Amino acid sequence: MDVNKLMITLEQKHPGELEYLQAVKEVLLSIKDVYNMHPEFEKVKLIERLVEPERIITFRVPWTDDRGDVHVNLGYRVQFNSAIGPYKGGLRFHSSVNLSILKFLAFEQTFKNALTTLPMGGGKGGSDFSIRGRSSNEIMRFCQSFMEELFHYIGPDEDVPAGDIGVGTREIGFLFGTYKKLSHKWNGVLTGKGIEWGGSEIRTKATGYGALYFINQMLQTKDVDIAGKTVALSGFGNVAWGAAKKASELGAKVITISGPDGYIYDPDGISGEKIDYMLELRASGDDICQPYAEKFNATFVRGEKPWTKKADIYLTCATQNELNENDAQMILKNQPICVAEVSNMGCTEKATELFINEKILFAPGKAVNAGGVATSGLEMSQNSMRLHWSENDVDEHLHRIIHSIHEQCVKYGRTSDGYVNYVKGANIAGFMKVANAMMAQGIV
Ligand code: 2IT
Repeated sequence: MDVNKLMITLEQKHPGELEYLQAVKEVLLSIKDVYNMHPEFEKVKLIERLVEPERIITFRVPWTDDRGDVHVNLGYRVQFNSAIGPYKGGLRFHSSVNLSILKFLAFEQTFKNALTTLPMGGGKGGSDFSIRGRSSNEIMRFCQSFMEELFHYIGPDEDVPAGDIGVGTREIGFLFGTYKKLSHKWNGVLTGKGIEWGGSEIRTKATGYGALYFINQMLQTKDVDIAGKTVALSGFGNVAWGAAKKASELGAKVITISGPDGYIYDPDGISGEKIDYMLELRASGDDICQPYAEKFNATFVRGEKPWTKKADIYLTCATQNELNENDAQMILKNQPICVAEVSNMGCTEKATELFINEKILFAPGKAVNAGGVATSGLEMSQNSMRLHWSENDVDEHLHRIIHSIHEQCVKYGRTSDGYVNYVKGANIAGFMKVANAMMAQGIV
């Protein structure tokens, strides 16, 4: 495999799709040695097939606001890879959404889902619609219009969307209601449903909880106890909330959260009702974190990211490329114990390179945040079985899955000097599973 040549071809085919190209390059660099040991892969152009989505659906989403004005948004579903199961991955509603971002997310999802041990392919979708400042009725009408088109392409054995940025239980409810009305079927076509209507216990917390279980395992490889450690994290949405909740439950002290407006520094620690307040901030739809500072007498730093603060553990919990080379240099000066992406591709290519070159404990989103989609997979199982598992049952599965993901990373990522390159480990483990499935299924 010639990574440079492959990347030049891809850049020509998909000019300007920076996030997608970044995600592909990272995986190619990780897997090239393993790939080259398998001439049978090269013979059937496995990698050329794997880097292209199987299918992309784009559609218009017209809807009417509360004043009667008509808006037209763009809707997408990227069905990336179905080698090991039906397409599975979230829907993102955010003004920044474009095809490059959804292709990167769907590509990442393919490997992440392979790591979960569950039979799920990779997909992602969404819209450039923003819920910011929209009434619940407007959001409902948007979701109805979005699903009127999407419902042709999804199904419990075909493609099972879930939430992502801007899509939570409320939006999944509106989407599910419309799917049900159009299809005349009640089935597990979406995950992240409410507990009373087919949702799984733990799902809302699973991404953050799973991330902390994973980080705990990373720390254990160094005999470090998470209790008493300080955590700087970004974001204040569902993922940041779950991470903060579990971190403080494990005895760590979360000292920052952040939003598009800036970050909050709370040296007393963000725990208890302060964590629940994050849900209120999110529900307000204003997409700012500043009110936290006024309510709890903490510091608000406008326009900055939390990475300047000294902490033991740094977690990206907001969005892609939110931690760059400069941030990484600053963080490294503080000699952190661990840096982990909880958001998908939270670090830029250069930042990731710096952390790995310094041989610090560092892990990529597709391993760290896989607990979210894994619990979606458990929701699919429960829906198919027409059963509802207890919180304990789901948490046990989640623990087992995270343990297995960590083991796979160590198995494929351990280098000759003993350092575990989790990026390489996650990419190779995910790739090998998908590649073997694609080999078995012929050139399709
Ligand atoms: O990035 C992700 O893994 C998600 N947004 C969750 C996807 C899912 O299908 O639960």
